[in-house]
Amino acid sequence: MFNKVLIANRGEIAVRIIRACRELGLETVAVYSEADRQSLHVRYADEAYLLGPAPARESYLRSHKIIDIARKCGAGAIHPGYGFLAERADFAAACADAGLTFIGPKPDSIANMGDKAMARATVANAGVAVVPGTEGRGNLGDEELLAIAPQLGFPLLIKAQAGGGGKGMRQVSHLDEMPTLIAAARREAESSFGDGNVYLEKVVQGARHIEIQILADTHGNAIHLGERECSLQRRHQKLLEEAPSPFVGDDEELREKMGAVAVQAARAVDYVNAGTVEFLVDKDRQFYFLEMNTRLQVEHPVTEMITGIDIVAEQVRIARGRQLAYQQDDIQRRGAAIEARVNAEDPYNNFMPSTGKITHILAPTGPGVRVDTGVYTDFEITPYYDPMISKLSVWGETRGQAILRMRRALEEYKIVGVHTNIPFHQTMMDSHRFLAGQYDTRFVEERYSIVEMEKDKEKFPEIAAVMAVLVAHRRALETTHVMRRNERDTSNWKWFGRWERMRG
Ligand code: MV4
Repeated sequence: MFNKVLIANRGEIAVRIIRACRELGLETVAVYSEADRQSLHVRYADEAYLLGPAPARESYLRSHKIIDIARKCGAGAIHPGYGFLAERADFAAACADAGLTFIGPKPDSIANMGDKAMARATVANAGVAVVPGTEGRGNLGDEELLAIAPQLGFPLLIKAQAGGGGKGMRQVSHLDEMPTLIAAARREAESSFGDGNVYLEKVVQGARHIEIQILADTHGNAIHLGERECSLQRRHQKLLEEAPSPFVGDDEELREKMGAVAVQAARAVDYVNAGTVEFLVDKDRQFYFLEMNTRLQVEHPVTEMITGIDIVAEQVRIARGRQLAYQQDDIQRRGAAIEARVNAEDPYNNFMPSTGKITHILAPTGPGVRVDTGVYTDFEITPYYDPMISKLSVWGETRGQAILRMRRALEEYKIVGVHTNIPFHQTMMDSHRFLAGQYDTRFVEERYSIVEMEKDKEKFPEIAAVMAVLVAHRRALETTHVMRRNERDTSNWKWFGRWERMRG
């Protein structure tokens, strides 16, 4: 049993994990790169050790050095956070070999889900629906892929076996273009993952990306904490997540079915600790296993906010060999939560990364608002790590109230020194498609333009003002219901006028 935890990560997630450990009465050890000497995670931990220069390869990815530090300072466990070493089966195994508890699943579960083709075959065997494809056929050569493709039908996707996150993915519309695209996918997969193997899947068009949070202990108990809607992405980077999914809505049957299937998928790899099962959900509410992430996810706070469960604390308890404190029937969801990822990037300039010193920062607080961050005034945003400044999460009794809170919180948020995507989130909170909950994974890239939305506002300043006042009004609760029905592809302002008339 361990009493001291080393956090093998940086930034907001390292801070989040330190907080959970402190509340559990455990000592904490931070590790950091030369670029992170002044970071919050270093200040909040009981002890901190330098790993090396800024590049991840020379710091946060140095698994042997991290394990060495843990042993020398008497930490009995390592929490990997997300990214870096979180989904490296060899690292989880090396921890065990060194007599350390890896706060996460077993190495075999990580490896089994890390190979996306193997993961599909494994869960399909356990009775989980996967998108029709080449699962269970082993590594396929070009000739075999070309032979199978017409049977699957087009359009289809070439995906990297070692992949995930869209890397090495290619969409194919005709057999003729397939050889070139297979070669390109293999090349990208080889350079990203050192594994050029690919497999095929039929395309699910206009799908939503909905994922289920899982908790499983070492005693064979496994439960789910409901879903998160993650369809708002750009180039496979999530920008905003919410729970519950407005698409699932009050379809409890669909929610329970997805939850049960996710637990089934987790059990198929003998899963322990926190994990997430991703699904594609089509317009007919059919859902298909996409992949399983064998780690704590960035967007876990929205699930925490609607269930009241501290997922990181549960991870630590599970790693200490405790039974889950909850059975499935104990899990209750209340209200709605939204998380906006606040990134140092310029939404007016194609989301270009924005580096430099944050000269001033004032984060929102108040009822129903949570900010997870690792930065502060004078913090330098460098190009070495991901550009996330913070996760701004809000809770409301209804989705409408959560949206109003998000608007208020975004307005309060002041960040000077770097560009941020706060204006993106602000226009999203005005987007009638978002308000109506009618968005899929193509929304940001294909249907959204911050410039066009802001022009709309200039054209109708008086309506914009009226709307701002009205939505702040208590009766805005009603609006979400109106907005969810009869939504049409008209401008926000036409839609708003119609809503006004309906309110009469
Ligand atoms: C798909 C798909 C449609 N059909 N698979 C993208 C990242 C990787 N995790 C899988 N991805 C997709 N796989 C089939 N059979 C559409 C996507 C996809 C997507 C998925 C989730 C969130 C955002 C996305 C954006 C574009 C494409």
